[in-house]
Amino acid sequence: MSENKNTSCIFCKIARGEIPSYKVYEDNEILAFLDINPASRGHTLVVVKEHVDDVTKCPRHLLDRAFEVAQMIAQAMVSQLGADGVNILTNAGEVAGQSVPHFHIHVIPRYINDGLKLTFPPKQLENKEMEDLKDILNKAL
Ligand code: DGP
Repeated sequence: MSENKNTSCIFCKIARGEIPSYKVYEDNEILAFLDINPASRGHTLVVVKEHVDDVTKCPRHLLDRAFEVAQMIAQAMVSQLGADGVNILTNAGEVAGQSVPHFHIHVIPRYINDGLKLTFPPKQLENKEMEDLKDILNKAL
């Protein structure tokens, strides 16, 4: 599962060690390294070594492993970096802000007064639309 043959993907290159990174964690399936453009002190990316485009395409076992590692890192951020909270998030698709098309989880330590704003301006939806949305998703699951 750790085999990685994608030649152009930047995170595949990092996973193969062809591009240097500040490694935070590594095993045969998962690599975690510091984000080159940190949103906060310690901002880390967790990637599956095998090339997977995004979270929606990730096999369940690797998804579980990636989030397991993300949780461990989040705990270490609180206990060792003095983080007051942590954001764990992943972007899927360009429209959602994914700039590197290789599945990765952002683990972003948060500090009181760090000034970082991850906000979701609310959309007003009618009750009928909320019902319909719930039904569509509910049926698919
Ligand atoms: P996203 O926008 O969700 O696809 O996040 C991509 C992140 O990857 C972004 O925060 C910057 C980071 N990044 C891009 N290229 C490199 C790199 O070469 N090395 C490291 N360490 N991080 C990178």
